Amino acid sequence: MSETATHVASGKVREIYALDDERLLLVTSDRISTFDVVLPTEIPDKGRVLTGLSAFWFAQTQSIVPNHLLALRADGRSTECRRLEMLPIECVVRGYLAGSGWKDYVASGEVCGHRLPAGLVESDRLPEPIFTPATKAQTGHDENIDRAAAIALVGESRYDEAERVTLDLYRYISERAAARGIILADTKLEFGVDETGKLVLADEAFTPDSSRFWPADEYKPGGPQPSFDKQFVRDYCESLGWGKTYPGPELPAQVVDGTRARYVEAFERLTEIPFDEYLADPEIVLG
Ligand code: PZK
Repeated sequence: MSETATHVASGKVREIYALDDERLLLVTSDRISTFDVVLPTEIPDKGRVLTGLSAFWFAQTQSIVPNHLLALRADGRSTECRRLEMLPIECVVRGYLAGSGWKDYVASGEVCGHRLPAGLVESDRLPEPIFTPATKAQTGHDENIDRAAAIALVGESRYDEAERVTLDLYRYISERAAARGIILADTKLEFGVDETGKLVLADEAFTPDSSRFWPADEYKPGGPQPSFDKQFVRDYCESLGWGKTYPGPELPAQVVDGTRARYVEAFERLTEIPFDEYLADPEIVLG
């Protein structure tokens, strides 16, 4: 890093540093997690794929909502961004029934207060995308909440704005992804508010770490779908009979190489930019 940066927060696979009062540096590592455990083996360039893809979508969606991105660093994994007042909810949108949405539907017929048709099966496409906010758990899992609980946290007008923007973004990106053979089953967005009170898209957006990407040509509702990026890792871990608790297993070279290739393929399919060109000049994704 060229400037003095103070570490302010760690995620499972990312770090945040403060550059000054107005700017943060978000650094995405090559670490990978599966079944909620970070593995000891890294996937080379995974952090660059996620950083580049997120920046690409920030640039493509500027006319829908402003975002926090200021610059991409030459390392391809570091984003300089505006420091915002973050909303205390995760803004999740689901177009398909998977993960906690499927679990909640099986238990109650509802997801975050949205009553869904009877008889849906796991991974079914929903009649229309639904906004399903969640709390931000400091440890453990985010908890799905309904409209009233989310309004208690952010206020009604901000809730309505975040819901509308989240659904608009999902409709736009899921259509672009579908045209490239990738189903965006669901995605989690984080918003902040700037010094003028404007809603701003932050964090990472529309990456395989913040979304479920499914290969469209293998889509078969009625069970869980293969993950576009992590399926080799999951299959390998299942083959070991690992108990899915810390520590996770080392990955063999063929699993690492196959997984890296899937991340790069997702980047290239969605951006239509050769990944080599991104490595040579990351800001190429900003158009
Ligand atoms: C912010 N996080 C999540 C935690 C990570 C990411 N633009 C912003 N302004 C203020 N705060 C944040 C952001 C962004 N993005 C995001 N926490 C704070 C998080 C840990 C590691 F990489």
